[in-house]
Amino acid sequence: MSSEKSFAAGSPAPGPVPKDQVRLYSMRFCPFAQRTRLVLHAKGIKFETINIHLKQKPDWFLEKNPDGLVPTIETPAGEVVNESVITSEFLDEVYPEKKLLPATPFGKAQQKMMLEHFSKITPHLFKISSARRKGDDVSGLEAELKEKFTSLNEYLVKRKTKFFGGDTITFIDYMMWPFFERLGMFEVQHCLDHTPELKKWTERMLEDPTVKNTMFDMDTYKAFYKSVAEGKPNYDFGL
Ligand SMILES: N[C@@H](CCC(=O)N[C@@H](CS)C(=O)NCC(=O)O)C(=O)O
Repeated sequence: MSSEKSFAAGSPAPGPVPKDQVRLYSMRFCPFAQRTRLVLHAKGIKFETINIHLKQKPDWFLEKNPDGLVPTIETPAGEVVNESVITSEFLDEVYPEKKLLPATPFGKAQQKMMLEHFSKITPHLFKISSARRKGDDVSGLEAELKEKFTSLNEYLVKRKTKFFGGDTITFIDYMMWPFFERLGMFEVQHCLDHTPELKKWTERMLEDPTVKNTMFDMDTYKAFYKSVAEGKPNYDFGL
């Protein structure tokens, strides 16, 4: 697709998925969709993106994924897969080049356990930011977040590795990254000040070409998030 502009209700349905590609239904600023984008880029998979206007979803998108969530992927064979972690694992299995998940069952289980633990942290970020917007005292919530970051920090200290799955970036790092990229947007960047290993991990992640390829700058995130807070998400911000 030549334009990154979002498809809204009433827009014509895109044609069939090109034979040699995967199609990603996405939203440019969605952290979950970024997980899938990271995997697509890291593995060098040829793909096209259809961005969806999430407040006015086209019927043809809802027919493909009645949950109406991005990321959703579609293969030329018409297989439709959604949920960020499931799409990412699916792509890692289908495209064997540059495997991101470990080969052993225990290695895979370790990453999934970590991800399960991490999934309890992400709602916290949204909670802090909405409480702050309402003018509530967020110090208690921030203290909880710092504790959660401390447990991630300890994991890195114990493993003595540069990344969560070893000394190179693997699946788990890409699944966690989009939320760290947005700490400034949630105004909780300072919660990393007491977790030096975790902070170093974020610095290493920022050097990764795949991360560089999929990220937006903080001003863009802040402007998009402001539009969300005002109830008028600007999915096409900057286009
Ligand atoms: N659990 C889902 C969450 C995905 C999600 O919440 N995506 C948001 C955009 S960031 C969405 O599609 N929202 C549309 C809606 O809620 O109607 C995943 O991991 O893929």
